[in-house]
Amino acid sequence: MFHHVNAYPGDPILSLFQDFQRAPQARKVNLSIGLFYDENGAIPVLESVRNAAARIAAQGAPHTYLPMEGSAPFREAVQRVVFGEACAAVRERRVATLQTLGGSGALRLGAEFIKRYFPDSAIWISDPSWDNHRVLFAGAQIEVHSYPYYDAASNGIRFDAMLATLETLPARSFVLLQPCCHNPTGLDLTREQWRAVIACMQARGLIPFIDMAYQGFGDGLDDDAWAIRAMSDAGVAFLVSNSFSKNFSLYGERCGGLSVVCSSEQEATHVLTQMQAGVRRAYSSPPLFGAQLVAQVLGDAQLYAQWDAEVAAMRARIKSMRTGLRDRLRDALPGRAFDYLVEQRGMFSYTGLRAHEVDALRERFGVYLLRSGRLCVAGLNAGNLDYVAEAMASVLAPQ
Ligand code: KET
Repeated sequence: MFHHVNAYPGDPILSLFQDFQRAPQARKVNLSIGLFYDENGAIPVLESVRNAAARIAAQGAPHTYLPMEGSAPFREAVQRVVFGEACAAVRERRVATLQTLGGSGALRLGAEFIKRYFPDSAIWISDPSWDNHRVLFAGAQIEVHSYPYYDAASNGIRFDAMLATLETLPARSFVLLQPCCHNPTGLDLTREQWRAVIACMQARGLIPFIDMAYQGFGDGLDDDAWAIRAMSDAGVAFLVSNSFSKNFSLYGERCGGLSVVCSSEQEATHVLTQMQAGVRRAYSSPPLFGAQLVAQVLGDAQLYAQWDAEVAAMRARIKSMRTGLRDRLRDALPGRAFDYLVEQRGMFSYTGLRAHEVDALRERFGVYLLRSGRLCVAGLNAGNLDYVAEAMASVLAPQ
């Protein structure tokens, strides 16, 4: 019966991570998937999360079903942390927010919504973007196109070309944007560039879909969400997917949110109920435990302050690893430019390494990057920095 089912060739990120875990090499370093490791090479359990878990355990509450849209305290917390305390749209109850299965679940739920209510619209994503953006939207039968973004020659953003493309899109097209720590390039728009993008969205009647997976890993929790707040203040209708996988180190608990900023409370109610229907069709209701952890931390002033400090420490660690790798490579290969490592932001650096160089790093040294050349800086630590820098220098050195 299932003879016609071909094997899935695998995913460029998740399958590589599995390969890494199975790899027999004695010395191996995972710089592939977006996982934050601490300075000892462990995936941390945040203290704020540990404290929240202790409180939840002490309450001994039953493991009941959540409603389709998820936990109410979690959804309110998403609105506060993503849109800020002073957001008019939130205050006017114009934002429909659901708890989702991570950022991926938010993107997929949003994609289903787009397909149902904007059947003729396509979505534009940056070139390049997170590989799974294309997969998620195409999987919901939405046409996916790209707009220019990365300029390898200058390690910059092709902003004029990006804007020129956005200016040609038909009204009601969707545009996927990342507000901070762009995956995979680490290159973010300036505030001035954001203002130009927002004006373009308004002038052409385009609908932004903002995907925020790294809030707090760039400049800070509020600064990183600046574009979302500017967009909301400008009165644009848009969608936001947000993930707590990285900034709470809660990857496997699948904590995320989808928010739709509408023009009235009634519109937001209608959107929320249709999203509930979408959830019921797909998985009925989201999981409870991760939502309890996040809501507990974000809803308590003391735990929030502790979490904010932990995010700041993760951000500082990533930045110090960027400098450390840049300095070592500069010493090993003088005359070559490695400043991109400190100019790019967030978890990833787009190294420009070519696929055969990435293959050599993996095969000869057990150092795993994505074949696109994306390197997860958050996998570096004092114990592997010299080793990785030497390995990179050796594959980059002129033969
Ligand atoms: N958006 C972006 C931009 C992103 O990089 C990820 C994950 C997600 C959404 C999904 O988040 P989650 O809450 O886990 O569903 N990116 C890393 C992991 C992955 O590929 O799944 C990565 O790029 O390595």
